[in-house]
Amino acid sequence: MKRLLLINGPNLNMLGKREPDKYGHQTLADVVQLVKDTAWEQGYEVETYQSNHEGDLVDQIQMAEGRAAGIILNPAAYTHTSIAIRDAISATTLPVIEIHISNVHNREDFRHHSMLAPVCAGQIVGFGIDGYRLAALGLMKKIEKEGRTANE
Ligand code: CA2
Repeated sequence: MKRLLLINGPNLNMLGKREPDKYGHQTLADVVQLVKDTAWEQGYEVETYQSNHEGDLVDQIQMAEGRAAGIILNPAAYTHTSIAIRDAISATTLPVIEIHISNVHNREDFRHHSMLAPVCAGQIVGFGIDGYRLAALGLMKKIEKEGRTANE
């Protein structure tokens, strides 16, 4: 079975527990279930990972090749700062979709720029948690179109 890797960055473990005005009431477990359900509909499985640490996110991207056919990544605040994550995305042959729950473009100026978008296959912003479903659908379509096989 083909596999997607879902990676969530810093503070996203707090989803649904704080700041519901910005990020909604749904939890990270809800996000994981949504992506798993979306993937299953198309015959894919999902491996999931969350970390608050930049290097751990780099490690996961580096180790994804052979394990997954593509990556859904919410890099959270590292979106706006991380050359290390950008380099890891650049170096992988896997398609990476950047996703943001909030509309980063109608928030503070520092959130308007993504260090990662230029090296990602696509970007989804501002659709709340539903954005993860859109990201999964777009990623699987791309994987099929490119004839990617993946997996152990
Ligand atoms: O909108 C997004 O998905 C973001 O990636 C979320 C990041 C933010 O730094 C990006 O600019 C946009 C922040 C994630 C923090 O998540 C929390 C969730 C609940 C409570 C507190 C933080």
